[in-house]
Amino acid sequence: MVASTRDASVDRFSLVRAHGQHDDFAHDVRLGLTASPKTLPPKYFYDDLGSMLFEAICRLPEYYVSRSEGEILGSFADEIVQSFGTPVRLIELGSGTSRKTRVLLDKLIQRQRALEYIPIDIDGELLHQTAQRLLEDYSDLFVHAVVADFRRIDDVLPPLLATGSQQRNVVLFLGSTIGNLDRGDQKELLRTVRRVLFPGDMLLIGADQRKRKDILEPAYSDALGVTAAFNLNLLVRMNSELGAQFNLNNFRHRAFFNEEEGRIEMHIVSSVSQSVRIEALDIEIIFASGETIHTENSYKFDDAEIAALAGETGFAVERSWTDSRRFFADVLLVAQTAVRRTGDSV
Ligand code: SAH
Ligand code: AVI
Repeated sequence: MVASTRDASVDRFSLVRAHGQHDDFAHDVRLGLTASPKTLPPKYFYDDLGSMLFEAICRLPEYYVSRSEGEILGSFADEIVQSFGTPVRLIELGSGTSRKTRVLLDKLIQRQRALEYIPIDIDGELLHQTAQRLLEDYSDLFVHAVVADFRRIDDVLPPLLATGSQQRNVVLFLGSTIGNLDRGDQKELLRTVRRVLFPGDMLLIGADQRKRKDILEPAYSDALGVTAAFNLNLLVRMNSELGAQFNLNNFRHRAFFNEEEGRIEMHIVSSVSQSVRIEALDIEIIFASGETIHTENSYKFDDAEIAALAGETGFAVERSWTDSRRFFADVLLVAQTAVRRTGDSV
């Protein structure tokens, strides 16, 4: 079920909001902060301030992730677009500002003239602004923006993909955002993506590579403290949206590489023993000194892991590209006719 708005001034634009996906914050905060250990889902980082802080993170000297993927897209855009075949419709999960995507839009529009682009993001305001900028900059672009949790695209995407069956659908999932899902959820998401696609459609997935701890950890604990602000903004958000009384001076940011799990973990650490009231939920949350809220995982990958993930979810690896330091990979997957899973197909 979707609600739809059109911008009357530009008929190359539509924006749909998936219903029933906006009221989750209070529910997820109650669930996460009454659990042991305490957790919060990372999708709640991205309110107005959080999305701005993420943009600032991408400019930090320590955060090599965006720069490395930018290098790949900049160097290999021609090859990547050639590998898509032609013509295509572009869908992007967690599109944010679509900044890195622009190089692909340039090449695709050069090649096929008009292009349909379906950016999907949880931050509706950012999505709207980004779409307006893209429409101003690209006169041959048609943008159908979708405000939704990308794990629940089953109900919003199929109607948008039903038309224009001449086009190959290409889904972009850049920035290693796949790494913010736990392993089971990574599989589930790729299976969902596979279900809405047709055989031969493609998925270009950005995967941050496993690397030395002394490169990984500073990327998530930068000297300026921008990532700390990004993390602690969850407390600010609970204060303003749920009437919580978190005193930010009593909490600090912590990020470390968990070798065994192959992931960066981000936590909010309570520096003292304290109790915090959340008015809208009518609860008090008790924190021991040193207790943490686990706010994000950022899994790091190697080629074999991505190939296995693809094989288990109905895709096969077509090609992959890496940057000069081999820090990051963009891997092109092709939707197969059947999902290799005991006894069922897509
Ligand atoms: N693709 C961009 C942005 C990555 S940041 C890049 O590579 O730089 C992650 C983006 O995904 C943010 O814009 C955030 O709002 C969005 N996002 C995070 N979790 C999401 C979810 N569950 N559903 C939809 N969008 C999500
Ligand atoms: C969006 N995502 C891939 C980022 C990452 O690197 O895991 C989010 C982020 N968290 C802290 N810094 C950046």
